[in-house]
Amino acid sequence: MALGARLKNSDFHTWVILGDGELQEGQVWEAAFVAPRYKLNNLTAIVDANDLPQFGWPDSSGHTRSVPIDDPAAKFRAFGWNVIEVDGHDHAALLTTWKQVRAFTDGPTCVIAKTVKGKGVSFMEGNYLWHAQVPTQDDLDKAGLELADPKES
Ligand SMILES: Cc1ncc(C[n+]2csc(CCOP(=O)(O)OP(=O)(O)O)c2C)c(N)n1
Ligand SMILES: [Mg+2]
Repeated sequence: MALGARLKNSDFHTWVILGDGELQEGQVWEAAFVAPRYKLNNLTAIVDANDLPQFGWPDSSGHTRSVPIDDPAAKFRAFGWNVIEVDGHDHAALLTTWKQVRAFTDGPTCVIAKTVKGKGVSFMEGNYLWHAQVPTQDDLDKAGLELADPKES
């Protein structure tokens, strides 16, 4: 998309949201390799870095829910990306980050947003099952209460 925009002289910006488990897919790294080569400053990747994969490669003990990728920031830097690391739950910090992204014109930027899966809902936090699990009405009611008043949780 970003390369196409460049070729067509179009000025839209391409934003890509990536799961950290998704970074185990090889095609991500083909794109990551080529974007700095073309200095695609119209491309921003945002990694939802929650240290949890939907499913993933087993570690040496056979556990498939281990951290999906070590130090994604270093890897994107090594591929030539501008990298910004930020607390993915801090709205003010994110707004500052988007400004930094637009101000950087030398190439693509990767934002590593550190997050907690299910943040703010006690029975969802850190539990990979909520990637795809359908909440019951009871779950929704409880989650809504906790999100409405975090002190109650
Ligand atoms: C081969 C393949 N490509 C793309 C998808 C779409 N997809 C579903 S989940 C996911 C990644 C989500 O990130 P991850 O960190 O694994 O899970 P999360 O932390 O969001 O639960 C992607 C790319 C898919 N299921 N399979
Ligand atoms: Mg994840």
